[in-house]
Amino acid sequence: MKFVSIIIGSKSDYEIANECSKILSNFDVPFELIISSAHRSPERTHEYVKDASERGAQIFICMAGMAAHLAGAVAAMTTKPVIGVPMPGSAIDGIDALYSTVQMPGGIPVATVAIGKAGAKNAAYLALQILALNNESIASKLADDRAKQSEALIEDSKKIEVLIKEKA
Ligand code: RP5
Repeated sequence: MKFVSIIIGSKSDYEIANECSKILSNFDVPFELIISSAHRSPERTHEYVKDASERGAQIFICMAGMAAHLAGAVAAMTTKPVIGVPMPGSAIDGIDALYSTVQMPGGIPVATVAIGKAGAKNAAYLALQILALNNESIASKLADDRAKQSEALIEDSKKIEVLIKEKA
């Protein structure tokens, strides 16, 4: 079965990771989520990526904080797309994780999204956009979602907007 794999570095990443899994659930895209660390459980990470790839993982979403090597370590083990989400919460609020995740050497890419909650959401959307290249149903749901976002913004604006309607 084809699915998206989400790997988080620690249980402390779970709340933010949930922002990603909620979106995949809403789009009815199967996913797995496990805790595994590049530093604390390197063998487990290696074995999981190999096994998940064989079982049908299409995209890996890796979320880790501090000196975050999870996404890079996973990218080193697979040619499937890897999306990295730098997690906040460190003494420098995720800047360390951002740099650790985004600065990959040429040839081993990690598609790095924003730090924290927005990144977790965008990791899900980016995964959906990749899957949508070969899946009309996901593509159509993404188009609907975009339209809903625009409608919601207009409704929000109507509640607070101030416009000068006077003609010049
Ligand atoms: C990283 O270190 C984890 O991904 C987490 O974001 C950060 C802190 O981990 P804990 O000390 O909270 O387990 O490996």
